Amino acid sequence: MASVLTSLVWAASSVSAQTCTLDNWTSSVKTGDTLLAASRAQGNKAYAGPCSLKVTLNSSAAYLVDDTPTAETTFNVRFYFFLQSVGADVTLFEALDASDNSVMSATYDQSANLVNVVFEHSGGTETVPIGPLTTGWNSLEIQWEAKAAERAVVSLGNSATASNSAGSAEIDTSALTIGSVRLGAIPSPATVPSSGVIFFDDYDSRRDTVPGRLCRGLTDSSRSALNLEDVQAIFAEFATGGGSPASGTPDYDQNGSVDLQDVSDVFSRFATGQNACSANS
Ligand SMILES: [Ca+2]
Ligand SMILES: [Ca+2]
Repeated sequence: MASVLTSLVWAASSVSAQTCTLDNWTSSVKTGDTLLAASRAQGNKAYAGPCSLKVTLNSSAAYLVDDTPTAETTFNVRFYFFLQSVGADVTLFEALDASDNSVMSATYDQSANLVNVVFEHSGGTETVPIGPLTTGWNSLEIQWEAKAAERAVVSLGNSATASNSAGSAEIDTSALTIGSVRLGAIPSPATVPSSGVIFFDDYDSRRDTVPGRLCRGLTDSSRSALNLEDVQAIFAEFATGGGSPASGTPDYDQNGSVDLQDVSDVFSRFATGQNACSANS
């Protein structure tokens, strides 16, 4: 079977047309326009490519469903998210079995400024907190396997990593499989907040390999290091007010806007020889 389960970016049909779509997802649960695929030029914050998903919080469920997973016993997932004026806990992600019972979930804890990842196992649930969150784009990655002595690995950005059972027993997930996932504002275990916005981008799930992080500042995925073309592409997006959007991940400092600071940051990485993607993820 293919390694990549689903790479659900909110792709534009072409960069110039900037028609962003959610059509790659199986289905959705929403009220009104609470799930909106749009580009940076159209007002979304987008981390990878011009498009992203905007989830508007209004106390009602608003999430996408991916039914691509089928009785998966290994599952690695990563997505980027940007919390804007979210004043209460919200469940961002959930993986479920074929009967829609939860296998794992990830919930933003507003007061503690972290994410609680909850894993089901034969003896109940185990919560793995990971943080602190930054004020810009965050990326959450979970590596999970169905096995009798499982240590799931959770990471936030490239700086924070945690796992279940650090210092205690591993968990028994051997009876579990994953049949679908949800991404957005999910009504359990947290209730959906009444206000705020969450942007999501570059959801990637795989069976065998681990998605890892995208190369910050890289505007041409055929390269593995930053160069002056990235500086030019990021400047062009800024100078045209978004009319000529950069491809790739131009928001080097991950603060939610593509501007002169990103131009300066990428130039600095290039000029100081720190331009390899391995040093900029
Ligand atoms: Ca995108
Ligand atoms: Ca930026």
